[in-house]
Formats: sequence, C-alpha cells, structure tokens
Amino acid sequence: MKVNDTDALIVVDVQNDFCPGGALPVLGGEGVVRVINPLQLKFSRLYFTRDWHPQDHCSFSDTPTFQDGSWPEHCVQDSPGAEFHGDLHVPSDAIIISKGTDSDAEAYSGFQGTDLAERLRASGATRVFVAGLATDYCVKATAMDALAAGFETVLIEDGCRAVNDETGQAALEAMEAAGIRRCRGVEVET
Ligand code: VGL
Ligand code: ZN
Repeated sequence: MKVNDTDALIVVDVQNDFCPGGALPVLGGEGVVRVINPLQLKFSRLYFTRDWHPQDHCSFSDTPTFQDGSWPEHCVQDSPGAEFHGDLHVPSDAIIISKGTDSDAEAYSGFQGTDLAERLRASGATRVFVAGLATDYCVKATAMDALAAGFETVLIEDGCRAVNDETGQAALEAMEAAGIRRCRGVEVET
C-alpha cells in the first residue's frame, strides 16, 4: 500500500502499563514497537494517543475482571506507567493526544473528547493508518471513530496486540466488516 502526503499514522497507547511488567499488560505488547518505529519514517504526520487517567478514574477496580468497566489502576497521569514505552520513538514534533482524562467517563477512542479529528482535517489528512494497543479496545475504538469521522482507515495488523485473544479476533472482524482495510507494516510503501 502506497503512502502519500494526505496520510497520517495514529499510534495508539504504546504505554508502559500496557506492556509486560505494566499494570494492564497486553501479551507481547512491546512487540508493536519494532513494527511502529520503522513505519513512522514513512509518514509526514504522526499522532500518538495516550491513556491519561486521573487517579479516581471510573474504570479502576480493586478487584478487576480485565474487561470493559473493570480494569486495574493504569495510566495515571504523570505516573511511570503512563509514559510511552522506552523503545518507542516519539519525535519532538509529534502530536500527542491525551484521552480518558475525565474521571466519570471511559474513553477508549483517541477521538473521544479530543480535537484529533479537527487536527487531522486541518492538516489535510484524508486517510489514517492505525497501530498500537490494544486491538480489542483502544485500537478498535480509534479506528472505528476515524472511519465515522470520514477518514479512510487502514489497520496495521502486525502493529497491534489484543488484551484477550477472543475479543481481539472479534475486533479484527468488526473492523473489517465496517470497511477498515488491513495491511502489514512492511507492506506500507513510500
Ligand atoms: C485500554 C483498557 C483500558 C487500551 C485503555 O488502550 O486499549 N484498554 N484502558
Ligand atoms: Zn484506560
């Protein structure tokens, strides 16, 4: 798939808490970095979302079931767990989009409660490529919202990992059925 100057890359939540050793680890989560770092070089527009919760976020549970509405405390603003994975390249001019900042609302999508759509439009982007963590939650929600906002949307399938295998597979199918294309990182060409 050939990249042109109306394309943008959205890197979703590649943060310590979603990687092994973090509070809400995604199996193999750190593996997305080696797909995403080289991919960045092919895009002139880079957006990095981050889960950026207040200490009292409504999704936090002391007895988490690791599904929607019941997560362990994670990605608390300014905590080490909320930092981007240390191996992820984050260029100094990259645009960082913080989400989930409201105590009372869950926000899986990078578009929810943020100005991401406006910023993409203002930059002239018409198509977005999405990669990151986790396939079944924030990647899916972000990709679906990108499509709903009118952007052609492509999922980098080897650049994301799921919290749960079953919901991950269902998320891939739902995205495909909605019209989101899938491709591998190395298939993206300049
Ligand atoms: C996420 C669960 C809770 C994600 C964020 O980034 O996919 N998952 N908060
Ligand atoms: Zn969260």
